[in-house]
Amino acid sequence: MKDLKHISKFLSLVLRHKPEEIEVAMDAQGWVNVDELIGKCNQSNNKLDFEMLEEVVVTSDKQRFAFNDDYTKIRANQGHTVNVDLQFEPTEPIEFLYHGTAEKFINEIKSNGLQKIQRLHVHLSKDLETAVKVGTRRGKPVILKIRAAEMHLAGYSFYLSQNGVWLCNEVPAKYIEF
Ligand code: HQG
Repeated sequence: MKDLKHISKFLSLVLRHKPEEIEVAMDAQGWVNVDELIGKCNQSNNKLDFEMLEEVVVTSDKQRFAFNDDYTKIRANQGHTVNVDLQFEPTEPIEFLYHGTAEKFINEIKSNGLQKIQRLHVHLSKDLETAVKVGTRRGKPVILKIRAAEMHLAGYSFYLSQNGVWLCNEVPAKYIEF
């Protein structure tokens, strides 16, 4: 594979969305065997060795991937559409969290709140800057402020991924400041 960004995108595809792309086995917690991953990538003409894989994991701007303790397995820290259980512990959120979206979705979000769409969770960030980046991916960005502590008090669960992304199952519109 050409460069680290290209490898990172391919790993996101395989480890979050389509392990079947290279027919690699993924366990119920999202882990994939490192040797198998490297072998199957090479078989499918996506050149990869352990050093390249390690570099992607270490240098990933968002720390998207993690090895297990002995570096025999790897998984994505969040963002899956495949049905895995990363065994997140419910975590009390800070007062406000942010979600970056696009202007074209705002009316629907006003009616239905934030939904998971294809992913396993709604993704939120603790800082505005991250939300702006996320929203910019989909068009003219709009930043939504979520009253997370209030939601939590009302009984909604929040989770914090290993790479600092806040996750929840939905955000009803009444907790969103538009
Ligand atoms: C929107 C990236 C209409 C939602 C990012 C979003 C993130 C609704 C889109 C991570 C809606 C789903 C996730 C509703 C939500 N009606 N639209 N009721 N509820 N939406 O990609 O949060 O770089 O699944 O606002 O940085 O954009 O790949 O979610 O615009 O952390 O590592 O539907 O992906 O990380 O889009 O992004 P996504 P997201 P990576």
